[in-house]
Amino acid sequence: MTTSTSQLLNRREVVAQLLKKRGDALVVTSLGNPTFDVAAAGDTPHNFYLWGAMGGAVMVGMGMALAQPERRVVVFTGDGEMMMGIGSLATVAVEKPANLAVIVLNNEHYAETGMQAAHAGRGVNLTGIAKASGFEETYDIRTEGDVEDLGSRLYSKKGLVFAAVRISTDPSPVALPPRDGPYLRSRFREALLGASALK
Ligand SMILES: Cc1ncc(C[n+]2csc(CCOP(=O)(O)OP(=O)(O)O)c2C)c(N)n1
Ligand SMILES: [Mg+2]
Repeated sequence: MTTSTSQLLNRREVVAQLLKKRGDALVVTSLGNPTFDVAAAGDTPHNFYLWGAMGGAVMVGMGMALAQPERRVVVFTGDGEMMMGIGSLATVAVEKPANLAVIVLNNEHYAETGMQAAHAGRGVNLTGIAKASGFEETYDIRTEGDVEDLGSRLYSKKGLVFAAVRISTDPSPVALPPRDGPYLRSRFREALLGASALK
């Protein structure tokens, strides 16, 4: 894994590492960069990309986790998107789906819209909010070793997990998965539930 000049982790490498052992896990992505990161690691029908709905990724992931309790569900979101849906952490912490993991790719900016400074770089501690909401297993990730450990932990046992991974603002090449919402929904449902789910 390479690091940027600032020694912060590279988002593409982090996401690829966290998906290495995913098996049949279901993955939800927030709009923009987290969607591109997951697509770059390999497009599959088990990925559910949100192209909009800013603030909704964790809630979509929770619904999925409750509907599919035998599968690990991993939400990849950005710090800005997480902040917009911050109340969802409280709802998840109350419900405690033991198969849900929330991974925040924290570059402390709204990169997608022009790199405006975001709350996470201005004193707001997302992991602290998750902890105070009732998440019992939280991680602040800053090193390659921590990413590797998390990549194993996610799939080796159940448990509600929150992790904020500090990443650099280095740009990544564009990686665009399909953008058609109804197509993505049908593809996901068919892969999970079979063709009869589309009727
Ligand atoms: C409701 C709403 N407000 C604002 C936007 C514009 N917008 C799209 S992506 C984005 C930034 C997301 O930042 P973050 O989640 O931190 O991801 P990053 O690009 O930094 O990885 C914003 C503000 C939007 N799409 N929807
Ligand atoms: Mg961000």
